Amino acid sequence: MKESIERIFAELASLKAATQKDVEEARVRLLGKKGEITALMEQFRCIAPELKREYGQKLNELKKAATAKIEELKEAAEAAAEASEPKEDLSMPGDAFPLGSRHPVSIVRAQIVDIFRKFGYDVAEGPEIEDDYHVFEALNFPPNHPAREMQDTFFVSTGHLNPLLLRTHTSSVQVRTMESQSLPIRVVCPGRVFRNEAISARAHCIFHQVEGLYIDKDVTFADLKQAILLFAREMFGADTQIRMRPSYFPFTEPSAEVDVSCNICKGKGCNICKGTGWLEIMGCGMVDPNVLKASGIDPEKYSGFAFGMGVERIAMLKWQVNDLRHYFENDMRFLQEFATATEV
Ligand code: 2U9
Repeated sequence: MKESIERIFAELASLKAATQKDVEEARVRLLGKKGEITALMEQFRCIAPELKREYGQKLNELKKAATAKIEELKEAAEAAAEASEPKEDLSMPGDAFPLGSRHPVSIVRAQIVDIFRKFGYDVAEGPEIEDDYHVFEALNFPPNHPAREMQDTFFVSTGHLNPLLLRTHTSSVQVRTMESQSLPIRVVCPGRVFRNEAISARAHCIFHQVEGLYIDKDVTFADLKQAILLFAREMFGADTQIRMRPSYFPFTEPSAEVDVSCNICKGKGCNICKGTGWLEIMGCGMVDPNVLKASGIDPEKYSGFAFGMGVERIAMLKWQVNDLRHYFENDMRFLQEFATATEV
């Protein structure tokens, strides 16, 4: 046993292992279950009691030395393996972040607002949760108007004089502008609106509007018509024609619906304009004197016009999208079609 211990000590002093595999082989050969040192430990059990102390000490030293040597060789082999691994090429370009793109409704809303900004309009926004006064009362809605019913409007609180509700149009923002700003007023109000409607290809319970209001001395229907014509030509092309059809809204009198000439068939009639040559884009009218009065403006001194349009509708006409629901489903295949749309 003595010779074996000394031989292994000598072997340890000169033990070399270049790779991690060599180190593992040396470990198994010396310290593994059937290793040389393990075998000496087994033999130790059978030696004479008077030799146990001397050999026990020597064997323990041998095992400690072997374990330390293996550990030292292992670290050296790991460092060598790491050093020989191919280095990262720091000049390689990084991973590209997948960039999102603007939603078609955002693109069209920005375009509408930018056109009116160019005409000198300010931009105003207001709360989506509104009160009955700013959505209906101040806008000349009679008490029994259907829009004030639960079937048409989402109510947040009821049971009192001025219930809270989700605004059904952004006209409430114009009312707040009239209350807080001095005249003249020239403002466009983009925003999200809510109506209690069944969802279909042509209607949704949430959509976006841009409404406008201009109040000053001597504002006439001719001014309204010119503003709408200039807007339509900026939006749909310089050769666009408009026509107005009489309509009714509680907040304007007289009121009109506005059509633009179909830019697909140039007015000849196609399936987009259903053979009429015209596409409806918005409603408008002269602000009803009751609406001016409700916000403290004297209708004898001032007059104004207002208009309102659905952003999704304008976007549908621009891009010939035939189902409103595409705008709300966030299907990447649909959205990616607009990824490069810088111009509508
Ligand atoms: C004030 C006074 C008058 C805003 C107007 C319309 C006509 C209109 C619809 C178009 C399609 C809503 O999105 S839509 O369903 N809007 O037809 N809106 S005049 O009139 C106002 C607003 C505020 C103080």
